[in-house]
Amino acid sequence: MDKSIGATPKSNGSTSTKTFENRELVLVSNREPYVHEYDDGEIQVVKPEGGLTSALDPMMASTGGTWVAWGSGDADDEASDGNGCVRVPPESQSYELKRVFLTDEQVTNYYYGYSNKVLWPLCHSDTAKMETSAQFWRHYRETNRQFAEAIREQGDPSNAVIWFQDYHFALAPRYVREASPDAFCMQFWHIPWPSWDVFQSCPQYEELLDGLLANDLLGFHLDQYCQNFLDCVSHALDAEVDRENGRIRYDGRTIRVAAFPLSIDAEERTALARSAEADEQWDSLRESYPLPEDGQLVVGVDRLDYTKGIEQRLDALEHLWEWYPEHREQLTYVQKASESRSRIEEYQQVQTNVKQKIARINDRFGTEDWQPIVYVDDYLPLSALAALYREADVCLVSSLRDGMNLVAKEYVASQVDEPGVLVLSELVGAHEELGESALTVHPNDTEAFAATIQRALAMEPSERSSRMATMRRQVEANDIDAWKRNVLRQANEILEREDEAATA
Ligand code: GDG
Repeated sequence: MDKSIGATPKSNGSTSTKTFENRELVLVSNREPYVHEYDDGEIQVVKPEGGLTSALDPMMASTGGTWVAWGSGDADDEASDGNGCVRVPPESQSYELKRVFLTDEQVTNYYYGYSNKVLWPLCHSDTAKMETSAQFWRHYRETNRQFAEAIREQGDPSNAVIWFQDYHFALAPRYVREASPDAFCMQFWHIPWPSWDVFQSCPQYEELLDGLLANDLLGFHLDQYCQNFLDCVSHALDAEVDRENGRIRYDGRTIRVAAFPLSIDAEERTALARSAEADEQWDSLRESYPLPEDGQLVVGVDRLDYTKGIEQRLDALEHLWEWYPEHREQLTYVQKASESRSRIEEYQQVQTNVKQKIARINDRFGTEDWQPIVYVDDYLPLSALAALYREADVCLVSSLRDGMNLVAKEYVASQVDEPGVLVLSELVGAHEELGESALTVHPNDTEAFAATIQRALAMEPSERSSRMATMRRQVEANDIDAWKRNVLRQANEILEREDEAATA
């Protein structure tokens, strides 16, 4: 099997990409792209929800290589070989998935603990929700080390491009580099990076930055997050920081920091929205849920997370039905919600609050023939999601902080019929690309939020069309392929420079 990255772009059409092309791509993430689970004694393969795996699996399928991830399914061990490896996707078997098996204690402390009770709230600038503990940190360190060892088991890291994903692995690059100084490591951070005064509230700020600076290339969604990161490094470490060019000299090495706004497979989403499958899924959604025949449809699609601003959105909708009674029995809101991190108290609280608020609003305004809010907590296949987006007159994205938010882009790519309106919080990464043509809201300004939904619902078709056309062009031109090309081009340039330095 040819394990090289091969089809990566050559930088500026230059000739010397030898080093890059001979390296195997090893992608490392916490969540695995395929989970094997027992269902009535039979092993089933499940694709988990979430922006990261849905964005990167098609890329791995076309590139080949190895994906190292936590084997979280109860049948993962049985479905893998003695090294924890299995070829995926099941239909094409184009790359290797290597599972790292974790104990319950590790899951509690590394995943739910340090990753999701420390780093997640910290990076979303919600330090009041941080819960620090020596156990969390110890397990985070050990688990990062275990992943670094799993990478080494797959082959010599000096012959690979190791691509870490996200906040679960701030230390693993350092552990890989300690054992293999020539490894090429890069990392993409899928959530925001906070300002220094916020980041400083984490007691391990120095170790985290040191771990991340073992990468050669570090990517964030936005330039703002890059600037925040550079600022943190200049405050916390003895490093030279070149803010303008996104370069850091640290520990005798140069680290490049750059913005790569993540995107979606726009073409696939558009095709899905136009498909007969989406029509069938729409019919079956209407059979399963009290969706309106007429009137307007508004949608929100979120993991049940306190950063997504779901409660703020429900407050705005309640105001809307209160102030503009003409929307009663006319406007239905569908909340597509996925349960997430339910072992954490704050997440249980979000689930309870959202359900209670919906029940209260439905009780207050609902009639015999009309349910104002339809709550969908089933997992939907992509074609059903496409149908829901396509049919929605308005999509509400109201996060309090969000690294990017792929839902906003998915909605845009699925608008193949009468164009709808995207109402977008100014606090999400996607606002940088879509903010000019979406209607902007501040999720905490309930009255203005309600008025903006009203404006979206009343917008003339010509204005909807031109706003949506601009956003569609933006999402099509900057899709997941463009993202991958940009990241790999940067990596390639760095490798070429290293090559030149080595042979000079
Ligand atoms: C993190 C960052 C960043 C939801 N329900 C179903 C379903 N989904 C899919 C959506 C979307 C994904 O889940 C959610 O992605 P987001 O980007 O909105 O948010 P996070 O999960 O918080 O992702 C975020 C992202 O990483 C990538 O870097 O954008 O800022 O927080 O793709 O469509 N998919 C299916 N059925 C469902 O029922 N098939």
